[in-house]
Amino acid sequence: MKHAEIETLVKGFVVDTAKGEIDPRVQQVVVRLAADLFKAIEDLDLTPTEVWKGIEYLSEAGATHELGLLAAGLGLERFLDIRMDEAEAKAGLTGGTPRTIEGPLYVAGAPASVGYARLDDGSEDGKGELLFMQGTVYDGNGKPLPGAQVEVWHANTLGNYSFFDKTQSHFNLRRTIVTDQDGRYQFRSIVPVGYGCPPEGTTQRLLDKLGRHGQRPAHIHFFVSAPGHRKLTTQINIDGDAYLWDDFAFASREGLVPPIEHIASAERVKQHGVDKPFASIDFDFRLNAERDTAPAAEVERVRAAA
Ligand code: MBD
Ligand code: FE
Repeated sequence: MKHAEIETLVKGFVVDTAKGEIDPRVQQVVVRLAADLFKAIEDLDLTPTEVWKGIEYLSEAGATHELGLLAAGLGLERFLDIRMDEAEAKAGLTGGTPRTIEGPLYVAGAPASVGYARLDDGSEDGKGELLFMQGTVYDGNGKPLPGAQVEVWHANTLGNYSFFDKTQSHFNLRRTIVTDQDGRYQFRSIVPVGYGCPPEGTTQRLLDKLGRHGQRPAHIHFFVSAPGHRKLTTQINIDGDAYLWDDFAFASREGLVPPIEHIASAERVKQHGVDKPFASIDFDFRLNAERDTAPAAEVERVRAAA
């Protein structure tokens, strides 16, 4: 069938003005996506068996809660970031800390504190390297932002996230830190290890057929927000990871790989009130002021809450 015929067919199926209230946006999107799908079936000469395989695949991915992971692995989430970067550049918004994807593993409701938090519950003491990370949240003019929210979450030494990994304690490695009067935050934690897609899961099964791995380099997630400013969704990477520039979710970015210092001197260990060597990362966040000519930086998305 010709593409023009497919378009006519799809409009006949989808568009029915006779009854009910129409959401024109939904209608527009469904007409477009159905037509694109039908054209792909035609062009690639997909068999009915192949089409049902696809539907069954998506059903299973949904039933096992892997559609968010699939969106990351297909580069869909990264693509949305690229488009948001373009929109912000067009609106004249530059100079902020680079954004990168949220991923599917945020959980709302983590404990909050001012200035400092310890993220880990101590259960991996002796396994993971101790980590201190600290910095300042600045506005677009380089002025520190007291009272900014730094939400942070990361994996444990096995690459797993609390809540999704039920063996971990409630909110392990998840906190909200409100910056102090100088706009500073600091946390103590353990150096995370990279994430790997569940080997038997729907996402990894597809990646296998594409000859791809499902690994992420070690990283730490952040939401940084302050009144009047655009919410920043980002991550930093742990430098030196073998997958640093080979992330299955395409989230590594220039400017988000701060140096990691490994500190072993007895004096500095004592200074920090700890009893063993530790890693230290300094990283400042720069938020852009809210601007109504740019699309909302706050993304509405169903998120877990505990
Ligand atoms: C993660 O930890 C992550 O950040 C993303 C984007 C996908 C899977 C696991
Ligand atoms: Fe992650």
